[in-house]
Amino acid sequence: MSEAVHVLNGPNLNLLGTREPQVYGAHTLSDVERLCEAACARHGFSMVFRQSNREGVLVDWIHEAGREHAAGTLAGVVLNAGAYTHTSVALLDAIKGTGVPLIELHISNVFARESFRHHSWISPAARGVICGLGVAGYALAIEAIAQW
Ligand code: CA2
Repeated sequence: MSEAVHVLNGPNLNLLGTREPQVYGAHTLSDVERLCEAACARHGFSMVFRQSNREGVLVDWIHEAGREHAAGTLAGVVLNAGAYTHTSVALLDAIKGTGVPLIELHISNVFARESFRHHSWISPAARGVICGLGVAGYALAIEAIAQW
């Protein structure tokens, strides 16, 4: 059976492509899902692609990914935690607590934006961080997981 990649998206990312195209581009979350599906297919990964506006749901999904990783059926997680990146100790604890290998992903260059976006609670627990490369960053994150 092939290994899985879980692509998890946090709050407001369901709005992609509807507003702020100068920041996030014109792609919708469905476009991102297709792009990720193609990247996973190139590497023989199955994919789970999800979005939630709720912090606890994201915590539950990281726990689920952690169990699958422990069982040897998951290669890694790509997480765009949205604004929870900058607020959520719970997500940090979930990533650390499960030990799941995870890439933190941001579409925009958070360091070129407001100073409150410069701090990430989850970076210390991430294997790597990609930001500012637009939605192409998702495919690059999946490429990186394939190299682990
Ligand atoms: O650049 C990213 O991917 C972010 O994770 C996106 C978050 C933001 O809070 C982070 O600082 C950086 C926001 C996602 C909201 O996306 C929208 C898209 C279109 C219209 C409104 C919001």
